Amino acid sequence: MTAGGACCAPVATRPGGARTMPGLDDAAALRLAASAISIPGGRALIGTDRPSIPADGEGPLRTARLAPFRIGAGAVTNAEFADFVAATGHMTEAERFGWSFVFHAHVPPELGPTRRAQGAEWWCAVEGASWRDVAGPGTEGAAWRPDHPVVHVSWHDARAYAAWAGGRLPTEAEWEHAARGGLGDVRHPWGDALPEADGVHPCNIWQGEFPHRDTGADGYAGTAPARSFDSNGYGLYNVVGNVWEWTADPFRIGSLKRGARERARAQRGHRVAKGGSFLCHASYCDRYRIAARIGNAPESTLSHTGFRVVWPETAIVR
Ligand SMILES: [Cu+2]
Repeated sequence: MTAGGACCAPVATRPGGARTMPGLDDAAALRLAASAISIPGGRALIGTDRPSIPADGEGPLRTARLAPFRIGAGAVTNAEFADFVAATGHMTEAERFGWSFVFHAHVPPELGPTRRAQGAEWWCAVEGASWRDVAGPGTEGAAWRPDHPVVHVSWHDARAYAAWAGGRLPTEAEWEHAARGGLGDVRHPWGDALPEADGVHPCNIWQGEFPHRDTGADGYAGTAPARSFDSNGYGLYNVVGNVWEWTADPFRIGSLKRGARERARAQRGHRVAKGGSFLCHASYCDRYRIAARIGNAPESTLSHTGFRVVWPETAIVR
């Protein structure tokens, strides 16, 4: 068990696997797609010329042309994921491997000592932690909230849900385009203003001294409901902060520098996650920005990583 990706992501390599299963019937999948947000296609911006963490491959600012698409207004919730599991019997990778990473402050003391991620010791490998038992065995009643984003889901789990729902995971370009909400080259979904300027909390991130105490001044010291805080210009909630969101894309860094090449080699096969989480803070991990990104192993699972789904615009018959 090694640590990579700074604050937010210990990298756990374990043998993964994908499986296929029957999807929702067409009418149910259409209803889900119809409830998602319609995003205009055309010229989209990706990345930034003002990277805060250049080593992550945030820059440069570039453009792509995208077809119109639909994207979930929020991350997939526990209630939605429960429907998927009830319909398919899907067993998540955290359940199959028997453990997942839980942020140390959320591990019930009665569980006793746990293994820690090297270099990111605030991540505890908790046996029995899963999307249901969010903080460890027996914590479903105390810690599971139907309207919060599902967590402890691997990239494989996220992809399986998206396929069942008749959609797929967003590309990094689609995610950023939707995250910008029509504002163009901005740092955050609400613009360039820093969170907590004038005591304003536009998203769910860390306040206090990381990793010891999150004061919860923004209202939450863990996850917040998937649809909370103000939405962006397109109507997406919690684009940054709250939980990292898996994308479809392989993690690559567009740089010829030796450090970048070495990192790309070490993270070969990893997938891009976007948006940062409730653990991000300017003093340690300033990744609650649109251009911020990390790569993580597709079988890895953590208590701060979820996903949202996209559907083709053409799925909706008007
Ligand atoms: Cu972070």
